[in-house]
Amino acid sequence: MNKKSSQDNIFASPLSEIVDFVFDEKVVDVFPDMINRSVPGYSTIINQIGILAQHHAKENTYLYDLGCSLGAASLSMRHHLTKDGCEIISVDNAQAMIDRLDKILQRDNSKTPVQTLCADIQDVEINNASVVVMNFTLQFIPLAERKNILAKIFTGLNKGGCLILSEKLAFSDADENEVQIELHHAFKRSNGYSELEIAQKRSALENVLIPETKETHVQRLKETGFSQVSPWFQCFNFSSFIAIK
Ligand code: GEK
Repeated sequence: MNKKSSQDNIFASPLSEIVDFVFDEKVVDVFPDMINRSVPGYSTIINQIGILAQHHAKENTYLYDLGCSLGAASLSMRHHLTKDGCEIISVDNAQAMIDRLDKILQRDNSKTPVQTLCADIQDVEINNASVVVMNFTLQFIPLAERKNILAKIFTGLNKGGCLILSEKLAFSDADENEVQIELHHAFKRSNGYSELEIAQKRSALENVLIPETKETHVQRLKETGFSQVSPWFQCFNFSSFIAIK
């Protein structure tokens, strides 16, 4: 049985200084609670990633989960896969995440092998891929590097393979942006976060998580060469796209 994740209280008390958010041991301890209470539709997206992967995976190919954290998307794919000869490669540059994921995987005995890698996405080779997942990871990559990473993923995908890209969104219309942010905060409040927690977390993420608009994502994916780009999920300012090579 997986250890029940602890409740996220990281920003519950007033902090004298808000430093940039990092994925350290403290975050790892509360991560499942944090992401479920912070990202509208997270569990739906995770489940559908399994279904999308099952549909798009081809025999004897790799499936990549880039910025895997505790491997929720990797495990969803692993539990849905029916094709032979597939292997999942789960990558994160936070050692604390990978160490915990290794423990989680020891307790999961599904047949598809999972290889974990503590590395920066920019240094990882993508080869013979039928599915690549970036579930809320590209948003943490510096803006100037996003295009190159997508190009590398495109090159490593086999024809017909897919990229599943989930992101927090910004909106070009300032009023719409405000409304969507307010709805997201209402979602967090309804999940028990206080105004202080919401405000302090927002400050900690300000320089670290840079959202872009849906139009920017779609255009860049098309420019990268993906022949079909479809937003398949949206709840408030959180969205997921599937892009087919
Ligand atoms: C999930 N996908 O549960 N290279 C590798 N990993 C990175 C990099 C990088 N350059 N930058 C950030 N990360 C997961 C959730 S969380 C999203 C993804 C969130 C990693 C970082 O260490 C963290 O584990 C993850 O990307 C982002 O489906 O917390 O909002």
